[in-house]
Amino acid sequence: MNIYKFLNMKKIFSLFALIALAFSQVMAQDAVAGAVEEVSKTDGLAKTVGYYLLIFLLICVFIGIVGKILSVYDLTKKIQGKKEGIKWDNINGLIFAIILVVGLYGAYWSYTVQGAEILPESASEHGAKIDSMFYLTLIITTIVFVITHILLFTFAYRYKYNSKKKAYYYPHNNTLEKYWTIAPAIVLTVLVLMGFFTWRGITNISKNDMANAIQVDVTAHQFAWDVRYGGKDNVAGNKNYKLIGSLNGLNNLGLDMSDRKNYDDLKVTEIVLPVNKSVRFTLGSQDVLHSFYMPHFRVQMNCVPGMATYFQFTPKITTAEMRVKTDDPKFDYKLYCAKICGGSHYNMKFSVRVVSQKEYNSWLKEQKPIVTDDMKKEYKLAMKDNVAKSENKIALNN
Ligand SMILES: [Cu+2]
Repeated sequence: MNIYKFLNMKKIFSLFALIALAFSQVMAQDAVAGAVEEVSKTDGLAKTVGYYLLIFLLICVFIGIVGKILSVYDLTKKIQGKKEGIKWDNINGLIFAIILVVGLYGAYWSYTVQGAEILPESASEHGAKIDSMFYLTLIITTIVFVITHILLFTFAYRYKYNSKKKAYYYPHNNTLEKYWTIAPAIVLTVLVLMGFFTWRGITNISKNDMANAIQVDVTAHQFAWDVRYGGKDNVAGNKNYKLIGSLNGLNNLGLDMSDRKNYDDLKVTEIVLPVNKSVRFTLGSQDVLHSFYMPHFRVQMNCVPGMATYFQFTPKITTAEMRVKTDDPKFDYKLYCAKICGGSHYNMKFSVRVVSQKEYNSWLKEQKPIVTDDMKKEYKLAMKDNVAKSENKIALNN
């Protein structure tokens, strides 16, 4: 039996040697890469994924070896005829106590260090409501998290196995069951109702307010956003998925050229919005699910193939003001895709700028129509072709 255990240790040592070899390889490679790129870093190994993986494996092997050494020690004690070797129950109990303290400190660290990196003040009117819901949920779950974990680990430590103590048989308590069923049910009901009314408050918009908002039509596809503004009539013209790629490949959005409302629509390469003016985004997708996500405005909505979704909101802080607030002269609002939609999902970014009404007006004047002259030519040709075809049909029928 003991011999087998030693054999296992041999295996572990050879694994350890293997990992050490791989580790030195990574270090050597990094040294070469560093020399080629002439990196002036002198603090040694660049921290790659491989580096952390190897460190993790080394720690695992180290723990394994310590465990083996302890079990050998344990066995020799038993061979010598001593009844009790290592008191594992006490060690386990102690580990529980240590994990409680270290874990709670980790939670505190995460709240203070990572918590400080949270998004800045919301830049939209409805954003404050979303934030208050977020903070309320965070406060409640933090309180529950701390209390339950203190109880869990303290009990594991306090009531570890002891040969002198007999466990008390305590299978059921109706009063306790009532408390821990009813209390969370009330809290969750409040949170869910609050979410429901907040969401209704954000999305229930009168027809009048809908029509008065600036209309922006967004089409998502792998892996970019196509954005057009409604133009003079403030209405984005019709699209039809059957027309995607028509007009000799020029019609990549599938614009319905027979709809006159399309002709004044503007194609833009960045979203520019006037501050304190309501904007209504109509969202769609040409392929898979995407998600229209503008974190600073607390805006997120899925883009679904085959149906239109909407999000209307009012930005209230200009880009320039936000640069002062965040003390970051390079700060920019961004539109992201928040649905992992394929290989280049991370590339789906789009610039967003909030400006004064005056700046917005002058920017809008410079934007080009989405229907280009080439598209108009192709459309005329196609129409002529259609007329000729239908005339032929009539001639054949007669
Ligand atoms: Cu996407």
